[in-house]
Amino acid sequence: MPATAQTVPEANHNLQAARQSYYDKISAFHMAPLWERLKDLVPREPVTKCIPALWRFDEAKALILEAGDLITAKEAERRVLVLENPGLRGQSRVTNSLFAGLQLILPGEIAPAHRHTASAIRFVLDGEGAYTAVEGEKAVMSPGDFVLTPNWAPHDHGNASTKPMIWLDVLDLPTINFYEAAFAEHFESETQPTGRQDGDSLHFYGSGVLPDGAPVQLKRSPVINYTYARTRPILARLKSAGDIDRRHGARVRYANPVTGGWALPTMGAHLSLLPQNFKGEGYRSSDGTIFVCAEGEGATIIDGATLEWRQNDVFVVPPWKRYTHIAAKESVLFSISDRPAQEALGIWREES
Ligand code: GTQ
Repeated sequence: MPATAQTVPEANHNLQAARQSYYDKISAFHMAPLWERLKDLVPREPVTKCIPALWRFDEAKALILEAGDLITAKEAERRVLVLENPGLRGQSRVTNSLFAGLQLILPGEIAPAHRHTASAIRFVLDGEGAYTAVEGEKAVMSPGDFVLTPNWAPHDHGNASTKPMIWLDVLDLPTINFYEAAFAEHFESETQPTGRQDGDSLHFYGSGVLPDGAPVQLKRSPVINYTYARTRPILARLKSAGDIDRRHGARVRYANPVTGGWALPTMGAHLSLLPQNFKGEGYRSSDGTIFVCAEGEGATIIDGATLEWRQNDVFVVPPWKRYTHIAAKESVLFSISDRPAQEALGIWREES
């Protein structure tokens, strides 16, 4: 019968109904039609619920200091305000793959020793002289320090100074939990024995010599604290040498000094200097990125929306969103993302 204006919608309707009853039938066998899901499962370009967001440090500091009156570090185990991406509320994620939080440790407090499968980094924002002990090395911290807690490394935090300390924590918890491969354990003693001196790991592994016989195939950097005091002047030298990327400014990558690889297998970090009046070129990459303004002030334009940042503000650029940094004053940005994990899988992409 030739198709007419009446028969086509009816035939179509019958077919839709037949398909739906078929879907219902196979559903009872725990099966589903791929063809109804293909566009969502295999998008042409990255799709993300993560949205650009910024946390102002002055607001965040007041809020976390309030938590200091409500709960001790010991009771909380870790006194942290989770930074939740507004597009991912309730999931303890700042991007789809990473957790971020602001941790407060008050004078005299100890956050007891534990270890877990997830790797962590600290980027110090405020205070002076609190410490993180990692694998027997007590790293006394200052603002701008980038401190590693590689996976399964025992770590405890303490504050023997007279001022509160606040740092940004970034952990690969959502990634590890995606694999449902997470373990954790606590120690009898609140603090771990520290047989090493502060800075030993940097001197041992980051100086062009190595302790004789040290392994050279590590998946993670053996350095615990990449201090700002040591890294910041390198940015000034890069700038003086004219080594300024048109998108990222004068930028260093936190490397495993033994292999040249990333500091951690799941998270990679950079520190960049944006010279005064920097107007970056547009850039996007498949790794959603967390930024911290370590110095100065400026703005990042993400897909047309502007996030203005000042010292210690934290902000997020979602995966594959084009962004541009601008800085009226000379500024320093710390950044961290899941790029090493994507590179290991061979899926990381960038575009200028
Ligand atoms: O300092 O060990 O922000 O275990 C979240 C989980 C910090 C830590 C966090 C943790 C830690």
